[in-house]
Amino acid sequence: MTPAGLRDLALAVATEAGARVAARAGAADLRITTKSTATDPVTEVDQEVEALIVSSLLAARPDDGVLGEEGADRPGTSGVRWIIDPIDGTVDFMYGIPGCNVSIAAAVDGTVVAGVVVDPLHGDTFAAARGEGATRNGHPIRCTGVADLGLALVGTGFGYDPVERTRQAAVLAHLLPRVRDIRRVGAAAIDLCWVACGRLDGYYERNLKAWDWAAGALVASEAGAVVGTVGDRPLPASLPEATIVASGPALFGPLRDLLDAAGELP
Ligand code: LIP
Repeated sequence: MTPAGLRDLALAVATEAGARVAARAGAADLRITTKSTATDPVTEVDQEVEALIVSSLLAARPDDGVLGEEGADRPGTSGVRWIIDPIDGTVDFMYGIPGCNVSIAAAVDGTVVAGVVVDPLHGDTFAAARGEGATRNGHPIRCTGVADLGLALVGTGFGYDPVERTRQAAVLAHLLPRVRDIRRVGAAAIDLCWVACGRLDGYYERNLKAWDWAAGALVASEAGAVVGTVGDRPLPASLPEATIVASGPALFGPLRDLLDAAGELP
C-alpha cells in the first residue's frame, strides 16, 4: 500500500475514534487511573479507543505491527507498523479542553510515511503522506517563515515527573524573555500540527514517546517545517524517547541554539 493509502486508512480509523473521544470528553463519570505519577492519568476511554483503532487497522491489514500508548505491541510481518496514541492530551480530555486528539502514524521499516491527527473538539483533522504534503480538513497547510526568535510564538509541554518539571521550568524561564510568547496546549501531536499550519512558529518538548510525535512530526515536515532533536539525533519511530524541536526552516537553528543555551538536553 502507498503512503497515501496508509494515510487514508488512518484517516478513516482516526475519524471514527475521534467521534468516540468527543462524545466522552469532559464527562463527569470517566473512570480514571494513573500511570507513571499521580498526575499521569489514563481513562477507560483511552483503552477502549486504542482497542477500537487496533482492531480496525488489523481488520484491514492483518499482517501489520502495532505500537500503542496503552499497551498494544505486536511486531507484525508486513514491514508496516502503526504507532497509536488513542488520546494524546488525556488531561485535556478529562477536562473537556479542545486539543485532546487521536494520533495515528504508519511507519514502513522504521520510517514514518503517513500520519493523521484528529482534534474533534476543535473540528480539525490533520493528515500527511510522505512526499505528498500536509492538510488541515483537506486543505494544504504550510509552516510560518518567522526567523526572528523575538517574534516567535513557541509551544511546549511538560512531563509528569516533578523532578523533570523543575528542569523544564528552568529552560522555560530562559526562553520566555527571548520569544514573543509561550503556549502550552497539552498535547504534543497538536503542537506539531499547529507548527504545520502556522498557529505556532516553533515547538519543543523533552522526552516525548514515539506515539506522541510520530504522526504530528510528519504533518509538520510535510508542511515545510524542520523537525529534529536538540542533540541532532535522527528520528526513527522506534526511538523510545526524544526531545523534539520543530519550526519553520529559518527559525530552527536559532531555536535549537537557544534551547542548548538554556540547558535543554537531547
Ligand atoms: C501528553 C503529551 C504532552 C505532554 C503531556 C503528555 P498524553 O501525552 O502529548 O505534550 O506535555 O504531559 O505527555 O500522556 O496525554 O498522551
